[in-house]
Amino acid sequence: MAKKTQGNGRGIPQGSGGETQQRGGPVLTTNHGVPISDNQNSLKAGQPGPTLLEDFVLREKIFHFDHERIPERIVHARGTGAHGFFECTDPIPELTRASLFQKRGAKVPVFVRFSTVAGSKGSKDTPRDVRGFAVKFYTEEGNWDLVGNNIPVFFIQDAMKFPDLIHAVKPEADRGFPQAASAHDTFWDFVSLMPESLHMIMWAMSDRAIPRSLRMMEGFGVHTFHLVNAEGEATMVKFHWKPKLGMQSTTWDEAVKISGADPDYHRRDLYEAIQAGDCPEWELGIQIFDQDWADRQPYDVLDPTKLIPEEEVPVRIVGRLVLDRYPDNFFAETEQVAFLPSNVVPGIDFSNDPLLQGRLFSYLDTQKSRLGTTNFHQIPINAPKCPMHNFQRDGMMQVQVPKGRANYEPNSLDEAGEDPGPRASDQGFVSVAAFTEPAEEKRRIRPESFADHFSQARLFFVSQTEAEQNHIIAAIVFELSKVQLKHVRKRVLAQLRNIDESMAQRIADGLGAELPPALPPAKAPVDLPVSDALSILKHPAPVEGRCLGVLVSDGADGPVVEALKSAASAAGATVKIVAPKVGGVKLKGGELLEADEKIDGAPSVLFDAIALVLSPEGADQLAGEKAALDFVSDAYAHCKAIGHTGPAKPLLDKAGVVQDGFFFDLSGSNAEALIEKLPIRDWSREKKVKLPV
Ligand code: HDE
Repeated sequence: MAKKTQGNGRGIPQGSGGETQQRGGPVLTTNHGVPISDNQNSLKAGQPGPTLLEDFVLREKIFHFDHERIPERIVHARGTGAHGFFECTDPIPELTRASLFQKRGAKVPVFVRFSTVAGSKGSKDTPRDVRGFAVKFYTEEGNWDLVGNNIPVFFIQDAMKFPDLIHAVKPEADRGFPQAASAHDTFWDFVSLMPESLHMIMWAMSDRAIPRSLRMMEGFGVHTFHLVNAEGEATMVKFHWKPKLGMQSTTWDEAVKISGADPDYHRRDLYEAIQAGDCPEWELGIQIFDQDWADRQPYDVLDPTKLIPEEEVPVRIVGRLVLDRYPDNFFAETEQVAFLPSNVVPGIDFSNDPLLQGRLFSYLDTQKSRLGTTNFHQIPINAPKCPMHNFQRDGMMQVQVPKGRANYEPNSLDEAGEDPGPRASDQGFVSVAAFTEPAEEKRRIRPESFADHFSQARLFFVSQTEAEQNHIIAAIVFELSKVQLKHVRKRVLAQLRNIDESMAQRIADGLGAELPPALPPAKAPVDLPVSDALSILKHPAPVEGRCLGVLVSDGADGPVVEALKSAASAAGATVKIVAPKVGGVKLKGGELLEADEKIDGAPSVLFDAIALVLSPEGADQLAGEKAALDFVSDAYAHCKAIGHTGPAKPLLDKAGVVQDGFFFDLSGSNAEALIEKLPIRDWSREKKVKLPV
């Protein structure tokens, strides 16, 4: 017969390590509220004994753990989110009755999730990819989800092609790789066969697809939607998010290196900014137009592969979005949030864009497979913050307890003095009357007005600066160099000729290939007026939000570091101290300067510019440290400003850099000058460190 024991056989009393008992605070319980006495040891028959099936504490814990993962999103699996608010800064009641746009200064809570598209949940933050920009507005009249991207157009024109597009870009079916990358055969095979994708390809191959920070990218609703006012009058609208910090991207080489140095680069940046009170902010803009205007354009406003140049229809700013709170729990909030383009509120409506129409089905449908129940709207992050009543009852994981007999409508239970439940309202959502003639017959068609696949792709290319064009060309050369099927490379080149002959020729040269004859376009492209709004570099970005990496050594000059810190903080930028040891360095004056990072954990790709504040001995030592040499030579190759004190010379020399106008001698009073350069790169350096493509 088993003896009653007080120990676990190793002399450790049962319950030791049961931290709740030692530290106070709430008592640890099972999911059913039973207090737990020992959270370290399972229940055994004797010493060491088999574990008993009877141990409901162990079984419940393992059972729950076994089921902690849910299916990741089929696309946009990797993401990060934040809470915040939307504030109306310019009311537009003449355009929409949507409650959030009625009063200047009125605020509604929001939850935003940013994502990459192709990679799995555990992939990196900085692949070349589109970024999702999904916003849930919890308005007084229900949730409005603006589920957009950081690129204003999409790869395909019809929802019918979405599964094919995603299958082509995801890891290849037989081998299960590559992860989070479009540089492979199946993706470019699809692209080469679907010329409608080429406009978005230009964006995806541009620096837009390798943003420096989620805080430094634009967002777009992509589709044309409708705004509807209280009189029922509708206007067409495109939505835009403009980042307060301006736009900034990494270089491709940086993006590749960041994914090794810090795969969580973007989410860490978002988290750190919010924790530091530097709340990320965007303006919400609208482009407003009507059917008459739309009819006069050379493209169809319902074609999601087309944008409306901002020079044609200016973006009117109507509000601002501020993210001021990081989620308390990643799973409960960021993972369980369910965005639905079908979530519109009175005053906002869809259009006949065939891609949007398909999305209206897909998002609701996918939540059932991801979150397991049609009651996913009851999860706190998804629940509306306004009253919600209807007769949809029961279902898996119903957590509400509806009262009364009425679960159908119409009913007359009120005549018997019972609660009859909710009724439809004449203030409720009303759909916009169709703008187009009803089709005479059911057909599987692609409108002829969607046939021009190249004019806007060309517009995008010619609107870029020289450096940006070089980056696009280099990106396509890189991607096609990873494509092994030669006929696919050839067909892509044949399509690219329809966008820009000189671009196609340079890409062919970069591949070491002959330029094949152009494939005949469905509709001949035309030249459109250059749109500066499409370029990143044509827009100066503020210093705010950028980060300087300062490499220090023992014996470094403290006042120089102080000058950098105060210049950065005056400009709204931050400084991170990088040292040979994370404990920090002893400055020339003998005081300790703590480090944020150790040199080999903080390569210069993590910073917008660098400074080297070194003693002569420190510089000599670091000249023998590969990580320090890379710190300098990478910053140089990535065209970043470099500040240094005189003694840093041996390190600069050994790193092989040639000082130019982007070097700042910090022995003088150059701290401000260096800080001003944080958002700027000297692109002319690229020619010194790279062969031309
Ligand atoms: Fe999505 N998309 N999508 N998409 N999408 C999803 O919904 C889909 C499209 C976008 O942070 C899925 O809840 C179809 C365009 C974002 O949770 C899924 C089509 C745009 C997110 C889905 C599109 C987007 C998604 C996967 C073509 C920009 C992440 C998980 C008809 C305007 C939302 C989920 C988040 C997510 C389907 C095209 C943006 C499968 C069928 C165009 C930002 O339902």
